[in-house]
Amino acid sequence: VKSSSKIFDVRRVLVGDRREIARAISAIERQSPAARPLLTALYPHTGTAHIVGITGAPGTGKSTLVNQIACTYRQKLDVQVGILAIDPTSPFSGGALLGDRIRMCDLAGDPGVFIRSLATRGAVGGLSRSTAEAAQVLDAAGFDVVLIETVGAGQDEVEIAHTAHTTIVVEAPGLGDDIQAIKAGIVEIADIFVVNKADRAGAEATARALQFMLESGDRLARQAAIAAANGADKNTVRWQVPVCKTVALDGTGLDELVSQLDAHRAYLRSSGRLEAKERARAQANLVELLRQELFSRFLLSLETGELEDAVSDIASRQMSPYETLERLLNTPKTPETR
Ligand SMILES: Nc1nc2c(ncn2[C@@H]2O[C@H](COP(=O)(O)OP(=O)(O)OP(=O)(O)O)[C@@H](O)[C@H]2O)c(=O)[nH]1
Ligand SMILES: [Mg+2]
Repeated sequence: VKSSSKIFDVRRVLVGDRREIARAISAIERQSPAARPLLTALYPHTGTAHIVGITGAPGTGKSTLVNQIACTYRQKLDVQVGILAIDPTSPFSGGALLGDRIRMCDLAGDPGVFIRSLATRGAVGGLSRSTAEAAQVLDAAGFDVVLIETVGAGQDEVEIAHTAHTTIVVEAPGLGDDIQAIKAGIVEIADIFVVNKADRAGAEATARALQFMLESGDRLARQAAIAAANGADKNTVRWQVPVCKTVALDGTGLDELVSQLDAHRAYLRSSGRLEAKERARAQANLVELLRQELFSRFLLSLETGELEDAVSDIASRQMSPYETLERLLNTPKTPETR
């Protein structure tokens, strides 16, 4: 009885059945093996959604902005929008924030919008995998745009840049020294900068500081190196990272931001960068799956206590870590032994 509840109805996901989508994403969040056959069945139906990452320091207005982007798409272009809020701490606060505090338009009652928060539970590498897989579900379910909000606190924002086609980095004035608040790594991942809270003093200065950074030779050189490493032709047209000013509270600047999003997507297609990104992502994903799968298969192949014994040998200095490694790898294993 219990196992039957794990079987997913592929057809229902494909037609956008919200309950089935929610169940699927829950299984993905738990990294349950039950999600694998579903993801396999959905995979041929993916590849049409525009995946957009929104990152930035806490409190810069990412959630408010995500809601406004969704409203703008819903009101003016009638596209279906999926929203994933990645919450490093709690599985609920992201969703609560999106649902309760912010009401620009009726996203909650809109069948063309799906909102979900994902808890990361501190798992390294878990974020990118669960997020990418949840985005795949929404993609297959017919959502044209998938917005992924992550708090810019460490590795997550770089991971999100690998999952997303377009990465929006949100800044706000008054977060300390303008330029110091802009972390080095984040400049490289931005396809679009947003200076939100443009109603506040200092927004213009923040925008100018960003513009200055974007125009500095240092960044352009690094960008060119990254592009070259990704196999981009020297003559490939470069994307000019725009700096958009917004007031997410009232929607000011949102039309411009959304048209920049669409422009970036068109650029990715016409320049061939989309294909390159998809390939890079497929490679990173496959390597990560192999790493996890080989490791867990190896652990399963060990005798009970074998790992603990090896640890004791190293800790008591009876064997070096490398000798122990060789011993573990070379002991003949049969798949049946646990
Ligand atoms: N003045 C002003 N306040 C804003 C604007 N956008 C958002 N805020 C406010 O800024 C606060 C933080 O907004 P959120 O959207 O929760 O910011 P966030 O980046 O998602 O925050 P975390 O998810 O906690 O990192 C809220 O009180 C918003 O109402 C804006 O354009 N102007
Ligand atoms: Mg938020």
